[in-house]
Amino acid sequence: MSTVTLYTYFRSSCSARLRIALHLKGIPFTPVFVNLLKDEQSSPSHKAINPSGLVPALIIQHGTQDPITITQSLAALEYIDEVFKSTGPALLPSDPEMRAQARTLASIIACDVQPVTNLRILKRVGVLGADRAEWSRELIEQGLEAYEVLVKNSAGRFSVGDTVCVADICLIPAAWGAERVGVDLGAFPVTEGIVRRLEGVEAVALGHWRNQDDTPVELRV
Ligand SMILES: N[C@@H](CCC(=O)N[C@@H](CS)C(=O)NCC(=O)O)C(=O)O
Repeated sequence: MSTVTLYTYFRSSCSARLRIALHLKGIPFTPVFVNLLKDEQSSPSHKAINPSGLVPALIIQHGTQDPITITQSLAALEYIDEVFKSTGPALLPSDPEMRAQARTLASIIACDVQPVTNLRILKRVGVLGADRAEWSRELIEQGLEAYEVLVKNSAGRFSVGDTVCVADICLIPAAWGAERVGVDLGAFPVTEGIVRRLEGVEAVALGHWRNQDDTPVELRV
């Protein structure tokens, strides 16, 4: 018996990755809400859990063992996949080449795009006089251009074949953020097709930013 706690914020794409993965695997979890607009992520109590001062943080306790805390979403995704192997679908393909492809696509989003469009970076570029939406739009478009080229080598219904994998789990919250800043996903037709199919997956709907208990009422579905 495992107890799972997720430190999350409804708009956070990195938190959404873990919400979606946990729903895909059918693992129940207790959310703890961290309001990024109130800067709760920088509080000493949150930094005691995640020293990076960011969300998500995943805490898992197996039985009576000491709980483990994972403060990077990609590491947490792989941990969930490895530890809950027999629960729900695998989040990584079994073939090593396809596994590398899934990690490559996930990294385009999680390592190349999200860090430079994150809230604390946007605050800084705003202070320097840049237009935050334009900054995000250009960087997201560059990432999606690369995603579109590479995903053609592996796409089926989803990014790597017909099973939702870590690449899709990173892509879909990024696509929500992209549309918010005016990126036209139609410029990336293979990726857009994958996004639309992902929107039909129940775990994705459950992890959607509009469906969370910390989503302000006026933004809910
Ligand atoms: N590499 C980290 C990134 C975490 C991250 O940047 N989280 C964002 C939300 S998606 C955050 O907490 N931003 C708050 C801030 O910038 O102050 C991960 O993948 O977990």
